[in-house]
This record gives sequence, structure tokens and C-alpha cells, in this order.
Amino acid sequence: KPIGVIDSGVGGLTVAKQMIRQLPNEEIYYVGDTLRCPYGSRSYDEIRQFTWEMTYYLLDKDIKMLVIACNTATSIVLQEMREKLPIPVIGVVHPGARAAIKLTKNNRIGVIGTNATIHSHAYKHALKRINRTVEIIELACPEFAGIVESGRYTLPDIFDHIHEALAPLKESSIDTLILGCTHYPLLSSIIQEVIGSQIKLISSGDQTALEVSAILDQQNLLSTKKSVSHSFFTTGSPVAFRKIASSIFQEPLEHIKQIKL
Ligand code: DGN
Repeated sequence: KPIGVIDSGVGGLTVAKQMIRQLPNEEIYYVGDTLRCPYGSRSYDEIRQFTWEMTYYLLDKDIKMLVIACNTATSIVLQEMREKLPIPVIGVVHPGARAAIKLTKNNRIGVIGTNATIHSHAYKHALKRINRTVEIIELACPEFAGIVESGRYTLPDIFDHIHEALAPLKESSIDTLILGCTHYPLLSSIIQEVIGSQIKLISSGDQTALEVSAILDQQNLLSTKKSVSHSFFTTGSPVAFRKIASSIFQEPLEHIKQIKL
């Protein structure tokens, strides 16, 4: 059975990529709701409804586990999905928080994400639960996911925009910055240049893939398939999806299908 991965758009592919790398015998079914992306500035009810729609689509395909590869959706729906679904469900917030706690030396951690993620304080709660003494600086960067979806993130004006957006972190003396939106790893080289090389960046993809593997192992759900084929479903243009996805995977992706939710 496949593992389902969902995101508001292409950002979750940064998580799917790590899963495919770390778990080569697992089949991934990915849904990106590119038509309705970004989710970050939508209402709580919309985010909840859209996330459930993607999930129902994949449940029909008999997935054995669900990865919510979107911080916005994780912040709002993870708990509810865990309670209601008969399969394991994992989000990206706790893996990212755990990775940051391991890495920080001065206990000052920055988090950037969409409006919805930052206002939910999901990272703050997750970090404080692990270590009460940690200081957390949260900053919403509502434009970043749209920049990634547009595919125009190498332009110099994007650099200036990111510089301006991250200015509030300048005096914060954080030593670790969580990229609290799965779209942001695609901007990581620009973000790193703007905030300086002394600050470590955390993308949750790696850590999430590790946790997926641990859960599958615990529940005896690991696949031993020799040849797997992944499927990608998008609610938007498959051409635009293929273009961004192929640059993330650094190889042309097959099996991209447009769907209606
Ligand atoms: N990639 C999603 C996240 O991690 O929050 C959200 C992007 C968006 O929809 N704004």
C-alpha cells in the first residue's frame, strides 16, 4: 500500500523527496492542491475543509499512512486527523521542532511560516513541550509560498523582498531558524545568504522522513517492494506542477495527473 502525502501545493515535495530517498521501497501518492494554494492566509475552516478533501481522495486509494507535508495544515488539522483516521498520521511541525532543539546551542530559535502557522503558535507549543527554557521568535512571511509556487524565485527583486521580510530577525540573536513552511527549503540558499551563515536552517523534510520510517517499522508496515512507482496529483495545471517538481527532484517526474477535489 502507498503512503499518502498532502500539501497545499508543491512545497510538500521537499518532504516527499526525502521520503523517497530514505525509503526506496515505499510508494508515494502525493496530492498538491495547487489550484487553491496558498493556504497560509485562508480561514481556519477553509484550511480544514481543503485538507480533509485531499485526505479523502487518498483514503479512497487505500493509503497505509498519511503525511501532512504542510505546516499550515498540520498546525490546524493534525490532532483531529489523528483522532479520526484509522491509519497513522504524521505532520511536519513536531519533527522540525525536535530537529531544532537538537541543533540549537544558545536556546534561541526562530520560526518562519505562513500567517496561519505562526498565529497558531504550533511550533512554540511543540518546542516548549520539549524544552521549557527555549526562547522562540516567530515571524510570518506570508508572501514566500506564493513566490515558490510562481517559480520565479531566482530574480534579484525576490532577494530584496526576502531581505526586507526577514529584517525583524536581525537583532534576535537566534542561532537556529526553522523553515516552518514546506515551500521555504526551495528558497533556502537566498534565506541563508540574507540571515548569514552563522544561523542554522532547519527543514523538516529529513526528520519527517526518519519519523515516517520509525512509525512504519513499529507498526510492521514497511514495504519490501523492489520496484515502486510514485503518483502525483495536482488540482492545478499539471504543466506548471511538472516544471517545479522536476526542478525539485532534479529529474523529470512521470505520473502527474490533474484532479478535482
Ligand atoms: N507549504 C505549506 C506549509 O508548509 O505551510 C503552506 C504554503 C501555503 O499554502 N501558503
